[in-house]
Amino acid sequence: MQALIFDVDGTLADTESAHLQAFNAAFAEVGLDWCWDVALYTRLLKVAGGKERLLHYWRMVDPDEARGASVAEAIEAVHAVKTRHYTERVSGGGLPLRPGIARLIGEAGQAGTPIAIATTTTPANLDALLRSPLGPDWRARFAAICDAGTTAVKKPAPDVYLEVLARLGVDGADCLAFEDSGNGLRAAQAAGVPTVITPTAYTAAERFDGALLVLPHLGDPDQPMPQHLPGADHRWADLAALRRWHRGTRSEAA
Ligand code: XBP
Ligand code: MG
Repeated sequence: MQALIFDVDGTLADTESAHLQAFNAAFAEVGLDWCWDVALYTRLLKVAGGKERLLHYWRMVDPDEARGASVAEAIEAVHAVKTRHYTERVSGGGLPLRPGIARLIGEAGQAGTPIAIATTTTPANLDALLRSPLGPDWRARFAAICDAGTTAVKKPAPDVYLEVLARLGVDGADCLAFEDSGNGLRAAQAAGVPTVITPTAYTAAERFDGALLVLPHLGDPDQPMPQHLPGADHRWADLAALRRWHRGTRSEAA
């Protein structure tokens, strides 16, 4: 196993409630009479990318207006307001990392195992979310960071994973991806990357066919998973366990 590749939203942190609140705050600020509830947002999350999600919803509620010439400009403006609200919400440690994430990033650093980010989220969101829990030099801890500014086509297309693999100079089969959603799983699979899924409440009902493992979270000694893990004598996913599970994918492929 040559590298770990992390999704951001829902995987590094359970961020989608903050995104939902930011979307609704932006609608109110710009005077749109839209207000998304959790049930609707859970459905809209099937569309990766906040701007793509806005256009999808606009086409749902007003197909004629959504064909207008100024829609792209309007979406850029609304999404910029949304990003400001989101970054204000999560910066300064406003949102904790999920269990096991900080520990695994530390273990990988000590073991010299490269880690990377493959996300469809807006670049500004990364620093707001990660600066506090991972420190001001958080970017230096990742061998590659690919986001909505890196590739135009979003998940479930493999583009962002393929760009990460190219920058790392490794094959997908030699890496392990961490995702929370069906879109993310399909993107990683299409790039040939075995994937561990840690769903959130927003994605728990999605299908994860072909995932290497589906876990409630990655666990920590002080926040173990409810269940024992295959072949592990403790209830959190550490680098040794990940290597064992990854070797299993290589023997299956052989
Ligand atoms: C999840 C997404 C993002 C976020 C909103 O990204 O699809 O669009 O929902 O962020 P990830 P933006 O690949 O990290 O799971 O509004 O910046 O797109
Ligand atoms: Mg995600």
